Amino acid sequence: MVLVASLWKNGLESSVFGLDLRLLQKMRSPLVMDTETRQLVDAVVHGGLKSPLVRNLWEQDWGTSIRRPACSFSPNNQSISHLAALERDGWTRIDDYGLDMKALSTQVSKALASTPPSTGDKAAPIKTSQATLPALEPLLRNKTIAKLISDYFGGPARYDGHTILQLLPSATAKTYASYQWHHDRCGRRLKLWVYVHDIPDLSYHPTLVARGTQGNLYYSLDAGALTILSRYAGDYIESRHTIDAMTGVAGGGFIFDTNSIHSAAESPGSEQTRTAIILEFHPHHKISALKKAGLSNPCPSNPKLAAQNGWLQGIPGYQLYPLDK
Ligand SMILES: O=C(O)CCC(=O)C(=O)O
Repeated sequence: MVLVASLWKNGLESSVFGLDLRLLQKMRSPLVMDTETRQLVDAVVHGGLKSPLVRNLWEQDWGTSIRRPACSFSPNNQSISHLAALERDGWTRIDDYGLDMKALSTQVSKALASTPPSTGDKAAPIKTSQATLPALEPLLRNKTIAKLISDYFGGPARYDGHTILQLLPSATAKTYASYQWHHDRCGRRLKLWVYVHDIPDLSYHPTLVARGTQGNLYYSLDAGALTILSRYAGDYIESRHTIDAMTGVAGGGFIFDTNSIHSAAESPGSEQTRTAIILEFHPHHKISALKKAGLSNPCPSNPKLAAQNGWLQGIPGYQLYPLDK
């Protein structure tokens, strides 16, 4: 209790999901070396620092590089920057990535036309494709977006590829696990979504984010085979958190930290299909540390594909996203 009281005084926050050490990090530096904080993580996070996964994410996500000023002033809430929104809420909406959407949606349609639904059965919930999309390339050369991503990580980012994801109306919480509230078990990492068509409301199954949950060091981070512990009851999340729906327009989308508690709007009865392109970015050093420890978390989301293609250090060829060490 003395330990917790001492850390609380310095900004420790906790919830039923995990420890939020962001404020504490402003007060105690470097946090990863702080004896009291380490004792607390050992005591309450599943596996504690003895778990290679927790230790790696602890070192990567709570290192000194992402410390920021304890408070900042913004003259008007409307003009909050994308970086401030990501830090505060765990996500930010982008209205227009500046892409040639006619070309991009033609390429996406072509890729999906030659892709069978993923499970090969008629009621399959999704179609995915990693087909090359030349019209997406300008996004990977967009300096403003790259700076936002590396500023959020507090250092260089690696690019881990894109997936076209088409979510079909037949999907349910049983067949599409992402309809359940969860975190991705990867700690801090970003997914950037590009919408191929407008997503005006919940009937289009937008991603939902429990606002401000991205800072958690989850108790369930390393639950071994019990990955189910990273999934949460909808009623609980929805009654205690502000939920943001990632609605948007074609050519825009959003960027979010998959350490947030998130899901997608199931909207039973809706006949809408949702089609989007998802690009994935990790901070440098994280994945190599996880792989060295022999961990097979979904970071990147499709580790098998990455290994098959030799993308162990990220995808080569993008100056703004240098290869990982
Ligand atoms: O389909 C969705 O909107 C949820 C996606 C998701 O869980 C993820 O991107 O990690």
